Parts: sequence; C-alpha cells; structure tokens
Amino acid sequence: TKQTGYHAWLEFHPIAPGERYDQYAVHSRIVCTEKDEVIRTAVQELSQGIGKLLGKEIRVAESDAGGAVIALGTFGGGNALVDRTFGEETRSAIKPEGFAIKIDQASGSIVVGASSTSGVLYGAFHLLRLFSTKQAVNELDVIENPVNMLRMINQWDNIDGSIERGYAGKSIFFENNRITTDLTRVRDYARLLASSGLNAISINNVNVHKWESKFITGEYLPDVAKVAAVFRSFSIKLFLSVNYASPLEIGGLSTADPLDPAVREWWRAKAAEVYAAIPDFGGFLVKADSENRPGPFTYDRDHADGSNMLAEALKPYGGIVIWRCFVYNCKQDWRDRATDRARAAYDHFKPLDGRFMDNVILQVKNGPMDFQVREPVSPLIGAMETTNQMIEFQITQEYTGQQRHLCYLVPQWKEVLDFETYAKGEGSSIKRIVDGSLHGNKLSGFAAVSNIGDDVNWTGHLLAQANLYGYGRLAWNPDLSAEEIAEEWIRMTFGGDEKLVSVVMSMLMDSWSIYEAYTSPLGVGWMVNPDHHYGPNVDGYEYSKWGTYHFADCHGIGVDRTKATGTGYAAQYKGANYDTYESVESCPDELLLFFHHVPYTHVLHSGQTVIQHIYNTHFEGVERAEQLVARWASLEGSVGELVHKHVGERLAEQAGHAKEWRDMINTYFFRKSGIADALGRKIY
Ligand code: GCW
Repeated sequence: TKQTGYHAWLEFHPIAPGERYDQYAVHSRIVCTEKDEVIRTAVQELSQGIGKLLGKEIRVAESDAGGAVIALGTFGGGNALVDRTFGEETRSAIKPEGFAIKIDQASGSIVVGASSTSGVLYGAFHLLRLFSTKQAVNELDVIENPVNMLRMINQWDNIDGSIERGYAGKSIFFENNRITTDLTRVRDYARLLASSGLNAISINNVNVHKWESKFITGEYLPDVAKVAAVFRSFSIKLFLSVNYASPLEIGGLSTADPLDPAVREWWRAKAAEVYAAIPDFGGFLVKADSENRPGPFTYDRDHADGSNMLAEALKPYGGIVIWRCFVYNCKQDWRDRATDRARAAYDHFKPLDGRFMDNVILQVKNGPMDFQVREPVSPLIGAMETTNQMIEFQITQEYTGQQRHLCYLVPQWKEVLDFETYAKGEGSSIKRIVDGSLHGNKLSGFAAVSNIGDDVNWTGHLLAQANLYGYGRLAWNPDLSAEEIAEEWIRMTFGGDEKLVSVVMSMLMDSWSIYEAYTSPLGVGWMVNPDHHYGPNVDGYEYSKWGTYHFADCHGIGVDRTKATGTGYAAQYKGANYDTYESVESCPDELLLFFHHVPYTHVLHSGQTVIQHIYNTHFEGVERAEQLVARWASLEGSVGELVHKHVGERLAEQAGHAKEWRDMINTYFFRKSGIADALGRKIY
C-alpha cells in the first residue's frame, strides 16, 4: 500500500536514459568529510534520492579521489572542494540556514556549501529537487537563503490519536493515550517537512486537554524527547502547546495568575525541567482566553502579562513563546450589532504593542475570522511596530472542502502575502512584515496547521499534498509563484509527463476559485454546518450559540463593518485600504458582503446584481467541478491506476457535493429575495 503517494514529492521517479541521465550519472559519488547528524541526514537523502533517480548505487566517500563528484559540507568544515569553490563573497552572502551550489569547473563536480549544517541539508534537498525536475546542472550557480526565520508546522493532534480538524486519518504522533513508540512514520514526515524547507513543529493541539497538559512533566518528557531527536536530525525544532492553567491543573497551585510569584517560579522550574530533557527545545505555543480555554483574563491580567511570564521562564535557554491572537467572544448575541468578531484580535492586541518581551511572537491568523475560503487580510498584521509577529495559515482544509474537495491554497496565501498594508507607507506588504524586515523584528515567520494524518498518502486527497509542499516552499520564499510551486510538486510527485503536468497544473490553479464559486458568496463566509464545518447550511451559524452572522433577510445580506454605519472594523485598515473597504462603491466584489450589507439588487463591479451573481457562480461552480472530473479522467494511463482511481473518486464526490451546495444556496436566496434567476434555470 505504500505505493499510493506515501513518498509524496520524494518519490524520485527513475530518469530514463537520454533525459539528462548522462549528465547526472557522472555525479554518482558523494564526498563528505563531516560527521554531524544533520549532515549525515543530508548525505543519506542525497545518496538514496539520486540512487533512485538513476537506478544505481551511489558511493559515499570521505575524501575526493578526483573526477566529478557531489561534494558537500560547511564552509571551513574540512571538505577541500567546498573550501576551494566558495570565496569570501559567496560565504558572506549565505545566511545561517542558506546554502550555495556551484559547479567546480576543474573537476566538473557539484559542490554544496553552507555556513551551517542545516544549510547543507537544505542544499542537498535543493539539488534533489533540481535532479527530480530534470533541470540542467552543468552551469549551476545557486545562492539560496530562507526569507523567513521561523517556518513552522502546527499539529492539532490529541493524545487519543484524534486530530482536531484532521481529514487524513489518525495522528502519527499519538495512539492509545501514549506517544507513538514506532517513530518511523514521524521520521518520514520530518523528511517531507525538511525537504520543503520547514524548520519547526509543535506536535500537539493548541487546545491542550487533560493528558496533553502533562507533556511537560516527567510522565511524558522522555517520550517527547525521542520525538524531538527525530526532528533534530532533520534540523527541525520541536515545540509544545501548553495549557495556560498548568500551574493549577498539573502543578497543584491554587492560581495561574501571571503576576503571582509562585506561579512564575513554577514556570521557571518547569522550563528548567523541559530543557534538561530537550536542550534545544523550541518553546511554547499558547492558545489562551480563546474559545473557552483558560488565560490571563481570569485574573484580570492581559496577554502581555501572560506571555511575558512564560517568556521569562524560557529566556535563559533561548526558548520562545508563540502566543496566538485568535481571541474573540465566541458567544455573540445576534441582537448585539456592535460586537464584531472580525475586530477582536486587533482590539485585544494592538493596545499592547511595546509590552511584549523580545522572545514572544504573536501568531496571527491570515484573516480576521477563521480560514474562510475568502476573507480580508488581518489588519493586526503589521499594526504592532514593536512586537514580533508571525502569520498563521491553515493547510488542513477545515472550511475549504476538508480534503474531499480539491482546493489548492497557495494562490490564496499568495494574495495574503502580497497584500499592501501601508503599515509604513507603500511597500509594506504582509510578506515583508512577517519576514521581520519591515519593522526590524528579532523573531518572525510563518506557522500553519498541518493537513496530515496516518492515511497512506498523508493528506487524504492525494492532490492536497500540494498544499503541504507549497506551504513549505512559500515559507522559504514567498516570492515563488503558485504555478512554479505547483509545477515542482507535480513533476516531483508524478514525474514529468508533459500532458499530465499541464492538466494537473490547470486543475490546481482553478480549484480555489471553483470552490469559492459554489460555496458562500462575495466574502460573507461561513454558511457551513456548525461544529464539523462540512457542507452547506446557510443559517447554521445564524442560529447557533457560536453565532457568526451574515444577517440575510428578505431585503439584503452582508455585515456592515464600515466606520460610518457599522461595526467600525474597516477603520482598522490603514490609508487607502480603509477608504477602499469603507465605501460600497470601491469595495472589491469578492469582499463586498464582508464589509457591507446590501440589497439583493445591488449592482456589482462585474455588472451583475448580487442575487444574479449568487445564481451564476453556483451554477457555474458545479459545471467547473464537473470539468475537473473530466480533466482528471483524461489522464488515465499517465498516472498509476490506484492514484487515478483514488483522485477520480474524490473529484466525483466533490462534483456531487457541489450540487448540494448550489441547490441549498440558490433555493435559500431565491426564497428570501423572491427574485427569479434571469436565465430561468432550475432552482429548488
Ligand atoms: O478554526 C477554529 C477551529 C477550532 C480551532 C480554532 C483555533 C484548534 O474550528 O477547531 O481549535 O479555530 O484556531 O484555535
């Protein structure tokens, strides 16, 4: 069964003679003098990968006997070829995790050099990517540095093996209320993460329940340390989500007040204990005062008090606190039109700018609500000039089809990253904030909720692997295009059949817009079944205790978030963004209902009325989902039979489910508005 997608983009399809085989085959010897653990991983990955590509054994040697080899090592680490190839200029251009790859003209060798062992590993994976996408290597001269310092994955895995918002089986980390003893799969996951460029992971759910609260105790720490060791060999740092109320729940104290000396002391001792078990432990990830989780508010303290207390405890060891900003009132009454969940993160955190210790990072979701198919960019990102921030994306498709529907999310993330915030005038894009350059932050980066589980192909829907891969690549370099990333992923995963590349590419690139078309319209979001969040339910959250409202009635729909007449959320944006969103004239169609309440007859920039837009996109969305089925069917014979069948089944299910979405949404709005479809199509 390991045949269907287990190796993901590290499949290394054999290269046929004539297809650059000869160019690569001269490099079937690896020379490496260093013995460090991460370098050993690099050598092992290279020899295995190239061995599979070329169908021959790759020899590894410590010294260079001449001829064209692949040499790798750190600068000054003892590898003569590395030292000879890279001069001062190159060396000083390489940042801590970066690398250079160059051809040594005299011997024809490929030389990978870096200033750190992790750079060597990334260089090795880069070279494997070049080989497996069949790039020319005879004139290689590459310098690569990761743009973002923290490139992190968040698992939402629970000790009982379940995964919150997981759509690809059970946890690979936990089973039967223990940490998994056979870590083979964890190791294979570490490979996937490192090969896409990631360097940090938190292994347990941010909702930290009873047993998981004890991960930082002697009961679990030895096993956590084993997991950390696996990731260490791939240069990935391990973090844990912790329960804010730990002093109470596992420490026997009577309070978790962050200003209480006994509580502070408890955390200091706890940090010492954790670092004794895992000397390079990354730090704590915290969800506090959010969705019924405990936090500093209980003690009338704020989030700076809470996070600084933990930061102080971790500081002596170089640890960091990643503090989530997903703080909002989850029980908003429908009569209360002033409370606005979208405003909450900014309202809570912006006033605290300047109060956080320098080893705290605030982790902010990409949008102000919750990973909807479309929402505006969070106005909090960039709004705190003297506070470290990182962005949080969601790879797992909670609201975007749960890996039963195809939704390639890289284009959505690109839009977010390229968004101009005007935080410091023009040139203040999100990607420049989260890479730390705009405000000169000490810590910064990307986090995202993983989409993997123990399904053989990791992600449930095989094509959803592209989101995991794409996330890593974007975290490394947010300037890569969605198409470039997709092309790499397709070629590495499926091989280089040109028809296949172009068909799968077009499917991926169209998929977000297709999903958006048949689900909730014009940025209003939600309209899913409460709780599990799969499938249409227009009024689901309208009548739920966890109210999140769209306010549709017989006259109109949408949430007035203007400053003039609404919740004032639009005023959290700077400069031109505020003007654009505040005015119903200039607000972009795709976000209209996020910012404005309008009649169904309101005419969009597209020239259509809101109601006709809803009908059109829902009818078209279904047709386009059906075309996905047909496009994939045309690839029979170009991908393995099992893969062809598996993806075909998912796409067929998607097309069927898209009809359900179409019909529920269309009939709802037809009945609410009383306005018929101008094209007379069947509405139930
Ligand atoms: O998206 C919501 C999810 C919750 C999740 C929460 C969060 C981990 O529905 O399942 O909890 O966000 O991000 O904390």
